[in-house]
Amino acid sequence: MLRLFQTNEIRQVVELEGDWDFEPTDQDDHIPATYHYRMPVPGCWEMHPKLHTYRGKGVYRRTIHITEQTAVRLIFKGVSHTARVFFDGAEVAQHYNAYTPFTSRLITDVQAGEHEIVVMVDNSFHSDSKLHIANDYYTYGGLIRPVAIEYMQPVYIERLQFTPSYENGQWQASIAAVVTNTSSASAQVRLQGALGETPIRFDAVDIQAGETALIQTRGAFPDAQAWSNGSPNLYKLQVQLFKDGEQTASDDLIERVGFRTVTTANGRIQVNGEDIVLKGFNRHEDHPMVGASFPYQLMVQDMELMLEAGSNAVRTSHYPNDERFLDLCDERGIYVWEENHARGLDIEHMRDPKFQEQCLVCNREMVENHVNHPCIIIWGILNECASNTPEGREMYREQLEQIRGMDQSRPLTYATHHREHDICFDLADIISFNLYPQWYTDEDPGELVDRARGWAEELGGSGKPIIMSEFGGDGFYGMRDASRVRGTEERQADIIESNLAAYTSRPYISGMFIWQFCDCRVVEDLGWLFSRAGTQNSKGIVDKYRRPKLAFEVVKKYFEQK
Ligand code: ADA
Repeated sequence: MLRLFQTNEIRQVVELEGDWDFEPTDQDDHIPATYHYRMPVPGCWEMHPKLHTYRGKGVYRRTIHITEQTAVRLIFKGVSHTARVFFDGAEVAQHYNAYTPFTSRLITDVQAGEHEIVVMVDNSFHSDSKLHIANDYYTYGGLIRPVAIEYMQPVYIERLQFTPSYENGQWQASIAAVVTNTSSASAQVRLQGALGETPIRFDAVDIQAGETALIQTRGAFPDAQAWSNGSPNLYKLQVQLFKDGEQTASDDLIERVGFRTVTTANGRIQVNGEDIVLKGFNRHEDHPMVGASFPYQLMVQDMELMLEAGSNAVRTSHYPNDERFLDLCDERGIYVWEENHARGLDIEHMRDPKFQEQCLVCNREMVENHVNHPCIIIWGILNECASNTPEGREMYREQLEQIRGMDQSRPLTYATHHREHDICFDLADIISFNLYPQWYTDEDPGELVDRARGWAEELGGSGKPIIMSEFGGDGFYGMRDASRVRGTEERQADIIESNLAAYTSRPYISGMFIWQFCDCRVVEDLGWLFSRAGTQNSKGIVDKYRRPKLAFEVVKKYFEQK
């Protein structure tokens, strides 16, 4: 399942799920002669009994049958973490980063018959990989999110961007379509759209051979019902493409959208003009039975547990999430802070030009692919990176400007642990603190957050909303003891209680995200992670199998409070 709704009615899209051939290899540019494994796609190779801890290169292969001459394109929703894609031996795509989707180039003149798709995958940590490094979460290997083949026309709709606004007492939207003409002649393109039952008109345009055009329109939707946490109203936005005066559409694209505004004013965050308080979890896409490759059922299970705990928000720490999970958040009315992929990187690491380059690509792919989800109300970047140095500040500035250039309809933030040494508060719309009072320090959560507010006020963040983006402590599932020592479920519950009591009683706090929803696997070979008993981050409110710990009921008590 690629998405929770059908994305095309005209263009044919076929998911390539099921077993692919697989072979681990230690060579670059190597297409194996024989494959010894069958590997489910989507899936992580760590789920195979012989590959539990395999880190390195692996080659996937499968054949497909094409019934008549056509053009095709391959879609990969996530390959962890580096991919080179070959169609009948010709390279058609390269991609770095597990957590953003990509497509191959258009492959034309594909004849009827059998064709071979090969994907070389690498999840090793090497000097060119600046975002995937040994870290406090696990970088799995493989085709971890769905793969599909699209049967394409030479002129096609690349993507849609829907931006709602509320003006003069009614809902409006600007709708942009990116259309590509890969043919060798100029094409006259007419788009026809509909939002639910309401038609949407675009001007006809000529697109030169080999060019891409941005076709934009604006419309009023007086009958639209707003999307919000309480009423997550969604609309089907369909755009069809008619070429050179033809009466039959040759291509289409469907998005599912919602009408809502997100603003920040008076030190608070508003959705549709009303102040909100985000109560939720940081969530890693990680599960012992599937690694990072979630089937829909397990996404729903996580969602139900988060709702059961009374939450209304989730932070996709520390990377863009599977689109089906975002679809689910759209449907359930869960507010999402989606963030780019970068966790805890210091200035020495960031200084390598590849770092900024890889972040900029990740930001672009995240926004282009996820911009239509009404659930996403905040974009985040660079968790706990060098926002305390002038050199780091330049990279924060460039990345935030890049995202603002693509989407002005959402506030931006980053989570910092630099306290009064942070020098980037002026760059963001929301100030977000990762502080771990009662766990990494003995500080009182209430006193600390009052001090944090002072840092924001004095250091460029005056009048901006404040979110406590991470707090929590270890709780080993089943370790219960009347002494309430560190690591017991009791102590974890105490820590969560004192933090939530402080944040829910301070009206200037606009959000709180517990670290973390579930325990997650971490990379083994890091000196500083020796404190991660069981090679996992155990600060989950549920354990890795989603069994609630004592803290679950504490969370529920505070999150359900009005
Ligand atoms: C950090 C970080 C998280 C996690 C957490 C912890 O603040 O952002 O990814 O590592 O601390 O458990 O210490």
